[in-house]
Amino acid sequence: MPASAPSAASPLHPSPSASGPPPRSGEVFDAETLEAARKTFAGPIAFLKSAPTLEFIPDPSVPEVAFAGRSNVGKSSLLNALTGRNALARTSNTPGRTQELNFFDVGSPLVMRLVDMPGYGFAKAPPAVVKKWRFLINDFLRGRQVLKRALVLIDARHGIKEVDRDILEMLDKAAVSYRIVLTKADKIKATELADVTQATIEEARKRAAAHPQVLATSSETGLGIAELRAAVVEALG
Ligand SMILES: Nc1nc2c(ncn2[C@@H]2O[C@H](COP(=O)(O)OP(=O)(O)O)[C@@H](O)[C@H]2O)c(=O)[nH]1
Ligand SMILES: [Mg+2]
Repeated sequence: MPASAPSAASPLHPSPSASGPPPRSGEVFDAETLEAARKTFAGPIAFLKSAPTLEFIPDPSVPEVAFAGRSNVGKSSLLNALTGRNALARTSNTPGRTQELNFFDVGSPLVMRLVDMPGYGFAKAPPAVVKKWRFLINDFLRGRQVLKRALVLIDARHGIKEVDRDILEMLDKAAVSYRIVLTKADKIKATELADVTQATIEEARKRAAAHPQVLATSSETGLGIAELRAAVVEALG
């Protein structure tokens, strides 16, 4: 924690986990599944390419799992935590700049590709950028046979917002199976996390292509990261 952060020990500002139950990631996976997933991500992982349009996407030779979320939701941080690489996906404080699909090869021999989808909901994005995003994402989702699942990242402090429903609807319509993953779980109290997880599960259950379980994660504390790896491997089928 940076020195400038509010003191976690202050009695006026107790740290979120200082009292009450510990935060929970949600779904429980068995030890064998978690270990297999850990191994999958312990091997080589490398950036393959960036695709500004569909012409540049790689041949659909291996299963893919895509990551989507509004700008600043913590997508780059989560990809780094998931893969145990500090700078695999560039974490950035200038959201909305990356308007490309980024592909990462996992394993040697190759077992899957992770697809980092461009962030959405950047307040200052010009309409032309938003339009380009919608076309790119829609075309990708509708045409990608090897895409096994999308993970839609939602800030645990806010839950699902209107800005997120656009992508959820695109996924439902394209019949791409997806799972909702809460990010930055360390920023709220365990009881608040339990509430937002429950509310998110309730919305997920009403959606056609959504997985009924929601995972709560923190790139900061590592909460839910092992489970997220298991959820990615599970999606490969
Ligand atoms: N406390 C906390 N901060 C996080 C977490 N994940 C990301 N952040 C911060 O949120 C900001 C945006 O993160 P980034 O990964 O670049 O988001 P992206 O725009 O979705 O790729 C950065 O300042 C990160 O340090 C987390 O799990 N906990
Ligand atoms: Mg990013």
